[in-house]
Amino acid sequence: MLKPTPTPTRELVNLDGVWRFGIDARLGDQPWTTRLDSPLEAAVPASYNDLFTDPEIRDHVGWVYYQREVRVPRGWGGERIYLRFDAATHAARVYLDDVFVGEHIGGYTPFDVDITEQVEAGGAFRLTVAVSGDLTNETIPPGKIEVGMTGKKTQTYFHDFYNYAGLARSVWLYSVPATRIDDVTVVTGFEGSTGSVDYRVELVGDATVRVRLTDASGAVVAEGTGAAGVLDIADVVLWKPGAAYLYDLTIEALQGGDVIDSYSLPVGVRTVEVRGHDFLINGEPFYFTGFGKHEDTAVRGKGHDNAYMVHDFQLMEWTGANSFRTSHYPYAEDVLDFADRHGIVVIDETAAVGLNLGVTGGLSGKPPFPTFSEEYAGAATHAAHAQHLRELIGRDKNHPSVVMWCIANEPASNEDGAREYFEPLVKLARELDPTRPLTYALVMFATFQNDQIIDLFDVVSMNRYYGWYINAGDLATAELYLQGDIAGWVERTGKPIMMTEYGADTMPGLHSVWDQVWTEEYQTDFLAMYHRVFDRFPSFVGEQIWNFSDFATTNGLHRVGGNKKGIFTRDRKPKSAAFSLRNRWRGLDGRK
Ligand code: BDP
Repeated sequence: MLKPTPTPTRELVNLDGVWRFGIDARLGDQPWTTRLDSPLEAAVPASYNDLFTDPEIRDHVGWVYYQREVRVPRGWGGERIYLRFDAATHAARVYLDDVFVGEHIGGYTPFDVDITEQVEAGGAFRLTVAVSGDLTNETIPPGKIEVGMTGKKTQTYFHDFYNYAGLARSVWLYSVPATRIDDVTVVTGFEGSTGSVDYRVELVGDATVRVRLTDASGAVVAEGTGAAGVLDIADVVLWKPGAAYLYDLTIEALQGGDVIDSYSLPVGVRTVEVRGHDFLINGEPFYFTGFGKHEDTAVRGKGHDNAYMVHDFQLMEWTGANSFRTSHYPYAEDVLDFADRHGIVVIDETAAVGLNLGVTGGLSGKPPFPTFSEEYAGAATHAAHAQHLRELIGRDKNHPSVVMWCIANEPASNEDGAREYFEPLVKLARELDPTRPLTYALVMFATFQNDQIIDLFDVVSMNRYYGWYINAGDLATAELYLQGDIAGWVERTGKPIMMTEYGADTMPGLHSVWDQVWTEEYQTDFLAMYHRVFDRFPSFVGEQIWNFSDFATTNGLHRVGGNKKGIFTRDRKPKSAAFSLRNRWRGLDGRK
């Protein structure tokens, strides 16, 4: 699915702004596709939850409605006309005036609705979008809705971030020609100083294809014809971590010599490969430094915000981070575009978080009933997970910054049923993208002795909390556990190993001369201990701290105003650990 972009043959109207808003419980009997009878308005893009002061809206279970008027540009006669939602979390039903025109399930991937037959160039319509944030045993991520003693529905889930919902990314109206470029896939490589761009174009309708590759100065470096082929680039400039370089691939669809559609795609030439215990980018060992992140800010929740995006990348660069993981869901496409342009490496994660009932058993990791069962992650969850993978890889396959797919966070890979659940998904992911390595983030109680699926994957990604959930305040014992744990994985797998989560909740301003949990010094010492251990293992390929910044969670006794494991506060102020991290990652302590 191509990201809508204005080109000589395509136009784009942004529908962000302030929309009428209502929740189902408030709308009474009115057929809600008519003009919403609600005093509320909501910002798009933004999660709706924190916009209002009303607790009934914040924790609403069920449908909410967004509505606005839309005018179709008068020059669009004869074009195909689409609505594009960059995301609707977690499900959406779309109505034009009173007519249902499309729906989508899955909260972090885009979808298009073809409205050509319902609208006219120059005409206007009422657009109503019903959005549901509900999570069940049929969704990714999974969750459970229960009716409590008060008769009120409540949503529970087994992941540690607030279940923000709504239209958190942009909405667009766009036009494309009837005969058009439908999709493009590029795979890049190089041999000596010659780069290659292997391209495949899919069309709707009949046309011939012409392609042209230009460098950053706009000079044409290669040209070709045909819907598939390989373009060679002499003296190629590679896309490298920390040194992005992008070519532009322009694809044209022609009929009788006329250009009837045109689309441009930025292309970074680079390779990714796992060889032995190394993770190679452009044939050179790469060591990940950085963070697990969240899309999370005050008031807008998971709403995409360009100012925060720019600032977050600045702060990552300031710490010396070269990478991040899109924990625990695909991020807005603008974030990947930005990473492409700035040479930041991305581990692209699905929304499959919480496939683990062991977390309810505390540190014992004992699930109340099997995770991989019909009551929880059964056939419907599996189908949703597969569909989500198709949509994620379809959206992100051409981003040079994306070097690995993480197909789940902390699944119960130690439980029976895990292999049956994951084997087909790994097969699917490899069919969809044979070029990128696969991983999943390992939960603490999936050990090198009991994990059942690691052989299916390329990289061992560990989430570990020795010194926090285990041996809190005792870093000496924690160090021994961590050392033994990594050594066990090295021995069992021989694969590249990285830490995708390690961190300690930290209250800014809390200090101590002793190893006191929650203090700024403890966070610094905790990280230093982990780094000491990592440096002892040659097969270690990376460290991504949990978390870049503090973030919102559900109400809970062990969360004081959210998860405080950020190196930065929620408003992006550094805690002490940020400075020692900067020393390590920028090589200021003598380590490369
Ligand atoms: C890990 C989860 C992450 C949590 C973190 C924590 O992957 O989402 O926020 O623990 O407890 O298990 O801070």
